[in-house]
Amino acid sequence: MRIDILTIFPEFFSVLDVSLVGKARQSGLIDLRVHNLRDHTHDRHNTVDDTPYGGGAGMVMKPEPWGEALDEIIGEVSGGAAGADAGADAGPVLIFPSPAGELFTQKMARSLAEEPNLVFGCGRYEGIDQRVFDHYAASGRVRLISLGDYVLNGGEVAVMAMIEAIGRLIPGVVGNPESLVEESHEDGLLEYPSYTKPSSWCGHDVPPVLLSGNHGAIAAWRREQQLARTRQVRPDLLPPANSEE
Ligand code: JQB
Repeated sequence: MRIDILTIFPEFFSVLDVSLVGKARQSGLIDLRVHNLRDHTHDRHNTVDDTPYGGGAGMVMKPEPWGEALDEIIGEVSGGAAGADAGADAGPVLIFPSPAGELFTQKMARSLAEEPNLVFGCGRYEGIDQRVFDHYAASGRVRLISLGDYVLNGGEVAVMAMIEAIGRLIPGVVGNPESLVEESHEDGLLEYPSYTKPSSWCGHDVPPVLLSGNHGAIAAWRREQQLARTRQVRPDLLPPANSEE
């Protein structure tokens, strides 16, 4: 998978050199390129923002640097096929983190993990001029996505979270694919509690069932724990019929 990131803070993304995503980049499973939006400005001060039409607090990101940078990236990854004239190649998915976007979910991560090309646009200030979204929406592949219902200062941290969630679903990135299915949210429930050695620590014992060797009993206990936890902290994840149990 090729991933392009557009940002005024390219140094943020040095963390993507380490851990699972870093290994996936080294092994060639992920081709990740970070671009500085300011490289697409043409004034002495490399201006990327301006005051909002209609007034109000803060600054808004100007459309021209975005247009120039996105056209260049889209041209590179798909030979230009991202506009209304896209042929067999539908072009990259253009993802803009935004507090006004649809909520990022595991389901979304799964479908984005199947794309050959993702482009992430990181806004700052009060966000990006709306016409940038409208212009590229012609490709039908623009997504405004929110990490959650809280306010960040820009898209960078959200993009890192999304890339981690998407990256680990790319075949070969996570060593043991079985570890993908057992985790929270893949089955719609929170995960069960995990324990390792020693079997007793600071007066806290590992639940005896886990030492029993009875795989049926262990599976049943884990499922009970998942349901109890989900009922207690995330009842919204349970189907309505089960939520009152
Ligand atoms: C600028 C962002 C998020 C991108 C995600 C999430 O856009 C704004 N509007 C009002 C106040 C502050 C901002 C700052 N801002 C670009 C930008 C915030 C994403 C963002 C996000 N994804 N919260 N905030 N879950």
